[in-house]
Amino acid sequence: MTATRDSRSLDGIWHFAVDWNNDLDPAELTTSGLPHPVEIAVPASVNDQFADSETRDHVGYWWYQRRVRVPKTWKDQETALHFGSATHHAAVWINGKHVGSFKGGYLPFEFDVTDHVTAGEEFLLTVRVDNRLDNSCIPPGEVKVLPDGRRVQGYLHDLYNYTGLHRSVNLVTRSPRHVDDVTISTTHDENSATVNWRIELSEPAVAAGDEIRVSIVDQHTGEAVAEGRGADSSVVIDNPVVWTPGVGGLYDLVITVVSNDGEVLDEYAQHFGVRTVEIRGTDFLINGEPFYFTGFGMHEDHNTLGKGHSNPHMVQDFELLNWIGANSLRTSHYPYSEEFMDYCDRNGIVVLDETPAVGLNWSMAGGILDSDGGETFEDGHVDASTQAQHRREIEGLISRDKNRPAVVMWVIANEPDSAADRARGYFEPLVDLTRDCDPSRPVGYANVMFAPPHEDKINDLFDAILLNRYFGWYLMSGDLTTAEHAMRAELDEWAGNGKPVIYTEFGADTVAGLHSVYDTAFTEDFQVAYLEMCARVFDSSEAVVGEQMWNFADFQTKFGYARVDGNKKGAFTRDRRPKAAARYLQKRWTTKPEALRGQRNPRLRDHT
Ligand code: GCB
Repeated sequence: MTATRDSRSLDGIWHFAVDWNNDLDPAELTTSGLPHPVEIAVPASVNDQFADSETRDHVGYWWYQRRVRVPKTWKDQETALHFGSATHHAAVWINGKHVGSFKGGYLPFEFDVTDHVTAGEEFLLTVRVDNRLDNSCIPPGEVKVLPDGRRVQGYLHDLYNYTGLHRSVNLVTRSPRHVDDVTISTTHDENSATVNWRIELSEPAVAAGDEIRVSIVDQHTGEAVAEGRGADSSVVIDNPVVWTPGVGGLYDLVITVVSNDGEVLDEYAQHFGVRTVEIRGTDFLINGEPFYFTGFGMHEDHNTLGKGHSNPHMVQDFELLNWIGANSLRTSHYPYSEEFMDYCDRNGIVVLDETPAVGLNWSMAGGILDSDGGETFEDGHVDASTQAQHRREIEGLISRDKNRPAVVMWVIANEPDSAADRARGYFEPLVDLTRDCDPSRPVGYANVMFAPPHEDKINDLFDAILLNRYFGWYLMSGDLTTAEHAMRAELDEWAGNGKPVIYTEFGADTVAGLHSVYDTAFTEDFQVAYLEMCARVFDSSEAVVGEQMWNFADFQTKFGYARVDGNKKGAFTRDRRPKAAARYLQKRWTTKPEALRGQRNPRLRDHT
């Protein structure tokens, strides 16, 4: 909301109905109401809100509906409906008129609904969410029909397929002559920073020749530190506040759109930070300083909420990250809410920003996964239609997060089948696309343990080596001595290629409260011994510039015989109680800075 923009939250209780056969007629439902609706909370996943497994496991359409009153002051304005996300696809109607559809479960989208609504009046809003995944989706999946006719959703990733309206829905208003987009980049030396911007206006603003004024405001002092004009321009700031890990430090680029006769039509503020990211040899440099990543691969995952965004839960997670000494995280395995990313920008939390490309791997058959065999990169599995959606996910993620100083790398996939011959043909254009969309940040992918250096076909395309490793858990299970040798030997090979290595996953399932005097798998004692083993390996190589344990907290997964009510590799339980591992990591990350190069959270320094 600004002086010229307004927003009305549509979060709350909506009507809801399951489309059991996926054949309900939109023409009827979107004008006269849902058949036998029940109530549902937005935002949250559908799945855990209901007590019957038929609803929880439904594969197909879910219908959401509510009435919305447009404020009577919203006259002669453009009105749009904005969704933080709808997992995995959505179609939207207003009073029976289809106003738009969106494919992909973790990015925001909005539709201009000006022609369908009237200031002061009510309208009937209907959203049909589709939770099905096929090979034209990211992540890919396959809907299987069982002999008794039931549909089940197959997919090759671990996290449970939570679906629904996970993030806030808003009705927003603005002038038809407004800012559509802005891209900000900065360079700096000790005494000054140059801030470059490229602003796109809406068509009516371009047609009217509206003028653009820009002012740069220091968020901390609230003072304007530079002024400029034009759609594509730059200004210099003296003695800039540099965005720093553990600290933050933001400016607002405030854009004002002014008509020829001086009327202010639109005002929009986009925050940004002055900072640099660079990879030099095996160093990952932020503002020219070597940075060592501590932290976790995370999930948006809570009891009842599923993947629904909740501010109190988010704040608690960040407080725990701060407590434990985490200076970074990976948004495994999909883009997180904008509220989450804003928090990282404000508080100096360094982010590896990941697309939802998880489970592009048919070669990990059996075990926890669900592959029916065959090649990964073949028609019907990961093919041209998967790649087309993968492109859209990369473009959408960068378009959403391009101005965020917290984001220091794009991670375009998690554990794809990078040992397959055809992996290169699939990934090369996607890496090029990522670099075209954003030449300023490094690009990575999380490498699976079944694609070691001599088998992986794509790592030379990327800037850093991100390793997901489970020596001592999935391999050499329970034997930490053999595991340590194997992990070191593999690391030596990776380190030989001269790029920084970040361990983006390592972990062991652990039942909170289970102890043993022996290093027995699943006990808290084993998890600590496992982490100590990994730490010895990390500390043995200069090439290792980060450790992000898997996972921050226990989380829900699909059914599998290796999962008892979910994945238990958390340092915290699902309700955020620390396991012994959390105490261990806190000690490592907060009291042994000499072992960990780079910057840490100054708040932690005060505590210790
Ligand atoms: C992985 C995956 C992650 C799983 C994890 C596990 O390699 O990237 O999504 O949850 O292993 O615990 O199996």
